Amino acid sequence: MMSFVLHEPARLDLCHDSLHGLSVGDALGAQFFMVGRSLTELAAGRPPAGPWEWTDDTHMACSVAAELGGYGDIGQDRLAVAFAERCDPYRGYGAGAVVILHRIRDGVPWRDAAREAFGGEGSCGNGAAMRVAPVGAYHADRPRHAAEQAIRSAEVTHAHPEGIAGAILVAVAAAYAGQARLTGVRPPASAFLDRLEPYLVDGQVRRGVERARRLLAGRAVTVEEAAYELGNGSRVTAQDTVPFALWVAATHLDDYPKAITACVAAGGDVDTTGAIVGGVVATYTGLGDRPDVTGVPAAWLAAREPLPSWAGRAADRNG
Ligand code: AR6
Ligand code: MG
Repeated sequence: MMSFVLHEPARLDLCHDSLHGLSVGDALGAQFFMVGRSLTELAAGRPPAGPWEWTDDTHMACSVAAELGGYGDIGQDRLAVAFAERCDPYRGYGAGAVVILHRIRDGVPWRDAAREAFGGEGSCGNGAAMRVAPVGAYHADRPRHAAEQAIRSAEVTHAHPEGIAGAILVAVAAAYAGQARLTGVRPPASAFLDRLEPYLVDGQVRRGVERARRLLAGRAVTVEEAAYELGNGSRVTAQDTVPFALWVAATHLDDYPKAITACVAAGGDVDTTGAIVGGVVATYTGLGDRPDVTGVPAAWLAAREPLPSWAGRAADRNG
């Protein structure tokens, strides 16, 4: 366990790497919704030519990062307004998310807009999980606080317990990835998922993560087999997305390009599995390479559409 406190520049550095990893995973993943994109070429180290436009995953994550860089903790009223004012359906926002955010922009309190979505069930979409990894990276020294802040960042749009459960686990996974980076010790895949245990709440996301842990305990499985067992996000829900994304992050923690390639190979909601996995894995790998660790390639960062300037300090530190 960690017993040190991170200073602000170190928090921002981890948050920065997470956000860039998230956005490259999102933007590259989104390329594979176009015809003529070749997985074989990507697996051979030849991704499609840029520019790769990022989608709502990155757009919302930039609002989260601006909140962290500006205030440290999540102000829910502020974040709701930021999400609502910036919402641009053209970026591929979820159908429910567009309704919630337009209602907030029209003056409905975020708590009501979120609670009334999907016939009063609230959203269990994967959107709270897709934007949250930088929260965990920023709070890498205190996973419990990361979990609380993940809940706050989720609640403004996702009132369904499964949507929130997915966000908690992704943030805590990013926090542990940051701890592993700082201590220089890469946890084995099973140990990485075991550390999420205290943060599991009853429900389908929990059962999915437990299946992922059992997969790691058995014979080695391919990414396609893992997606078959855990889902690949094609339902666009947290339940169908987060267990698989955590399995990919745990099994590919030291190799960012391989991790994103695994998301593409699995198909489904590739920009969002890419965003979740990219946000966690880049917290561990960073940008560029270190001995034994392959981070976000410089060419991939250059191919990704630039991040908006309002994303602030967490986006534009050292590039
Ligand atoms: N019951 C049934 N289906 C649901 C429910 C529910 N309670 N909640 C969500 N869904 P949404 P997000 C399904 O719209 O979470 C973009 O493509 C439903 O099909 O709240 O922000 C991003 O790239 C709904 O449309 O938005 C991400 O992939 C979908 O889940 C994703 O959308 C998404 O929930 C993020 O979506
Ligand atoms: Mg998207």
